Amino acid sequence: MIGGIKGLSKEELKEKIKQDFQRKIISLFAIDPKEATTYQQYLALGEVIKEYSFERWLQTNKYYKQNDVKQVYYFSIEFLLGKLLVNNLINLGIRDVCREALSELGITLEDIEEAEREPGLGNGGLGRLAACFLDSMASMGLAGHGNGIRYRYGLFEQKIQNGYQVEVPDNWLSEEYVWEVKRSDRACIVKFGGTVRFDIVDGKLKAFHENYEPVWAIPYDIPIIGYGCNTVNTLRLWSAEPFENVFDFASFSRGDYIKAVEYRYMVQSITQVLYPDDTNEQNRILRLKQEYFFVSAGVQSIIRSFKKRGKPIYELPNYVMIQINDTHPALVIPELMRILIDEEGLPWENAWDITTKTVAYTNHTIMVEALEKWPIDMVKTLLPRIYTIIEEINRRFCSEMLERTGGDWQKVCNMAIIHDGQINMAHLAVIGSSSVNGVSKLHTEILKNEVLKCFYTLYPEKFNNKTNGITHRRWLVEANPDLARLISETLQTDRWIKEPMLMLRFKDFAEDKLTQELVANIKFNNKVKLAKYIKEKYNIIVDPRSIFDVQAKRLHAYKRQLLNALHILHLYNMLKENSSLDIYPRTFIFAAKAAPGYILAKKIIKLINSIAEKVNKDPDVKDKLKVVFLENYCVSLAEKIIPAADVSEQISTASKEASGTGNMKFMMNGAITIGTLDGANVEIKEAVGDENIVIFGLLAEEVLDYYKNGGYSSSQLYQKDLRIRRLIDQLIGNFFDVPSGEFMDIYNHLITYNDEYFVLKDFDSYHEAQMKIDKLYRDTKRWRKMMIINIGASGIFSSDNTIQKYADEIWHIKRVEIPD
Ligand code: 26W
Repeated sequence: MIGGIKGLSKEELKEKIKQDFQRKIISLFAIDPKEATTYQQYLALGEVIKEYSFERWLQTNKYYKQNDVKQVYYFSIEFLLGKLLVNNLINLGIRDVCREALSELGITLEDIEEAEREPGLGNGGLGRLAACFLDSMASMGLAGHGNGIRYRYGLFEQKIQNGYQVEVPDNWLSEEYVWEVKRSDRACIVKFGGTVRFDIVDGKLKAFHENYEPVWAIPYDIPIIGYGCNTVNTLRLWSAEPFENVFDFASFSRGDYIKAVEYRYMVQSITQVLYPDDTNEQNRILRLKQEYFFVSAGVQSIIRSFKKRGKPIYELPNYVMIQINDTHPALVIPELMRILIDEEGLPWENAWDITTKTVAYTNHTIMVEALEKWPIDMVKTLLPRIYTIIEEINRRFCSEMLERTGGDWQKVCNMAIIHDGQINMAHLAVIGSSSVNGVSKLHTEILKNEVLKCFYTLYPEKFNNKTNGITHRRWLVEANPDLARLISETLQTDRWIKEPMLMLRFKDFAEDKLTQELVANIKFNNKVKLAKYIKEKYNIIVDPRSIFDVQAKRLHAYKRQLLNALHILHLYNMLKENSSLDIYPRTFIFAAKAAPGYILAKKIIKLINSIAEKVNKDPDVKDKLKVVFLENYCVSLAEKIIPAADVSEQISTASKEASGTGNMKFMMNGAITIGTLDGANVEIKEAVGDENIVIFGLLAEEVLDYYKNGGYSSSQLYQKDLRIRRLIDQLIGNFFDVPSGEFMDIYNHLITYNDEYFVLKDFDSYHEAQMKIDKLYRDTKRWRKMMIINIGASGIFSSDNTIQKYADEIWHIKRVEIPD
């Protein structure tokens, strides 16, 4: 193995990197280093860098063990890491030396970095948040680790063909993944199906789970390297593997060849694919298997390492905390109960006390269709022992509630875990944990006052807010190095990389002419780079002097890409009517994946591309409007787009976006937000001040009021507002060169079904806001000042701050310094 890099001088390190790198190429591929392809160079460099982190990794684990440090485990069904080579080089503090070393070999580091393939093990915000949290925990010296699934196929790759989204499987493991370490010795067995038998043993009722199908859970560990410290935490991703010797387990498969093959297939399917949907995948048994699989393996491995410490089991909550990222891992509650009762022999009450103290729950959505519910029969068949435990939790909860409410059955039914043939996972999560948090102030208020109101009345002490954050190390230091350098030079220190609140001092330079110019130059250069990318990939020429107006996020009706698209069409209509209309040139950039089965979302993609086609080839608007749809939005593409944005579109229907995190990434890179008072936009407005953000649209309370009391009619708007009527007519007429009826679903959504997300209702207000952007942008000084204030204030939204609050208020853990 390659030795450590501790205590080497810069020159020594450079020589070592050169040597290790060349030797690695020989040992991996048996070729002359000069003949290696860029991808081979990446694999070799990755291996070398990974091994450099091992020293700190071992040291960290040793320190945690010896000092009985309380461990936090972040359970998430998604981790959207992005590329790791750059990130690891930066966090190890060796990127510059490495660049020099390679350049002496005639190799450009950036080319190697570009060659990495990113693991797309997440859909969007929820998975990326988990990755930002891992970076913050490690960089802050907190003992926090990830627990998730090693999907064989990540989120699909999106191609646009003739304007339509086409999905291609993401075979990211076709080449090996450099950053993981397989740990077969730490495998666990997860049990599915079978039956439960109860018996009296030593005077106590005991459960026996029999005739189950066992599945191996094999952990693959990824080191999570902290910035500017010695901490290296662990992300553990589980892969399902069959028992090699089928005679090892239940007799059903003995000698039955077909069954044995079916069994292997069943096992492999568990971690085969990430569900490409971020609303509820209704009643999919495979999804439930995935959820229990990574939860059971994770809890088993936590208990195993806790027991090695030799502490009594009731001390668990003092040394372990499990944070569940939405309800997908909510089965930790019955699983921990099962282990404590069946394996550790604890009585119910003690097991319950330990479990509720150990688990904390984060809610990420109030969208009803995304709130998980599982049919009783499915859970009973797949997880018979877990089902009996959930049933008992529910029985005890309901009888307590009946007593408290003086027999109010209706209320008890509304709050029950099991109701109407289904298991309500959010209720299970709230009842079984010590903390329930939302992800922005507004979202938490909506949880307390609407969605989980009954629970808030019952357990007010459990509810708290933790506004999301993003890691400024990836989204600024890595994605926008020139801006990062400018901040360091301006503040005369780079301490802000460890202490992001120092970024706020950058605001003091908002009026400084030189800083304004430098910020503007950096933005312009980033736009030139993106323009080059767009030219190379799509052969579309965009002018970097135009306003880059960007909406990049998952495609969802509530996120209202449709509002943006219709408004572009409106601008086009205005320009066609009056070619000398004075609008500042704009380039509208979209990037968005739609869930493969989400028909409306896919039609909106087609619509955006149809508008793009119309606009881009019309010489009448050539100098004023451009529309570009960038395919395959992912972390690496975000890192290219966001630093080049002037305007950040955060235009969800108020009350629907729990927080948003893209909004924070854009502001951190100096884009000005046009947005509704939704999610964390509300707090961004507080942070930058009313004059440094452009707000429009209905308020959350108005939206909620319409939902409750009615009073909105989109067809009335269609009748009254000529602009809107024209747009809608263009949708269903022959304005676009598409098959007839192509956009009927969009028409129905907007008119027949009364525009659930108030696109038409907010249209006018959005247009006003866009005109305000136009005016502000022309005022160069003013705009640059706004940019600087946004960049400085974004320090508030570093995930370091968010994680500090989780650590203080939920986990009760302190930072530790890992010695050299
Ligand atoms: C069943 C599949 C599934 C997967 C993910 C259902 C629901 C989800 C999430 C709850 C959806 C999600 O990603 N929510 C987003 O979480 C972000 C991080 O907190 C927030 O910033 C976004 O506003 C929220 O939509």
